[in-house]
Amino acid sequence: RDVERDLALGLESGGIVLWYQPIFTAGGELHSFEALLRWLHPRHGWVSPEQIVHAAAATGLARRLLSHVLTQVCLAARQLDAAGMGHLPLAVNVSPREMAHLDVDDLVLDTLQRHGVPPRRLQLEITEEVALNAESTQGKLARLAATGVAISIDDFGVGYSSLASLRGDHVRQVKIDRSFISGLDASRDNRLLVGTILQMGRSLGIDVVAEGVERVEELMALRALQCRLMQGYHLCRPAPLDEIVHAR
Ligand code: G
Ligand code: G
Ligand code: MN
Ligand code: NA
Repeated sequence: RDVERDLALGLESGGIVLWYQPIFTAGGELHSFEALLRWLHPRHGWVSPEQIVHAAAATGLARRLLSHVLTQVCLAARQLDAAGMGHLPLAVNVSPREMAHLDVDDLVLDTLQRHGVPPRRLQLEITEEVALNAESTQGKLARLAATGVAISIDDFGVGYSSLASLRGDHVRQVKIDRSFISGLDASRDNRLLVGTILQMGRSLGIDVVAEGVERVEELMALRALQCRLMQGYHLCRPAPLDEIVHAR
């Protein structure tokens, strides 16, 4: 396929980039950024991150793609430093396959060191499935967590074993899956579930982010539940870092 064939070129030519979506505090302050892959293919238009990750795996470029993502994020961290936002962490999504097959720990720690970015500036977003995975994955996560990289459970609540993924002390943050946030104001069940996850976070000392906030009514419902951290189109859409930094 064209996408697979053009992947290496996209990585080299700068066509495959990262956009950033902020996470905000309830008071509207910037808290952190999530990095999201974007590729505008000259003939096929936008290629989704899932397609990019899949194409990389199919063509033996998985490690190069992750390396590219981590490098771009380190450069973004330095750009934030220069803009007076040097305290804000950046989050990278790591797929189950990347986590299982790649030396994610070495790659992360080497890239951070090469760019002089302290590990506490970086968060890894993994899914519950990954958090529960094989011993080799556990070892990688433990090593990263020990150096200060924050582990965040993405899409929390829809995996097959939400609570077990929080056992142990690796996990610093959970992001409540957007299916719980959508229509929060109109669903008592979702309000009860989100409230329970927030309470659980407070008990365990884990940050809880509500993702996929698309409407002001959802934002108000989250505030009423004392939710502290939020992300979503209603607050800010993903965009190139320049645009976000200049808008502030
Ligand atoms: O940005 P968007 O909503 O299109 O992302 C779709 C999916 O792709 C999400 O599940 C997101 O976590 C994932 N994704 C985005 N960027 C990356 C990346 O750099 N690496 C991996 N592995 N997944 C990513
Ligand atoms: O799986 P993950 O949570 O990493 O997915 C992140 C994806 O969600 C990104 O591709 C981003 O573009 C998308 N996203 C961010 N905010 C919203 C939102 O408010 N609504 C929807 N539907 N998607 C969102
Ligand atoms: Mn994510
Ligand atoms: Na998510």
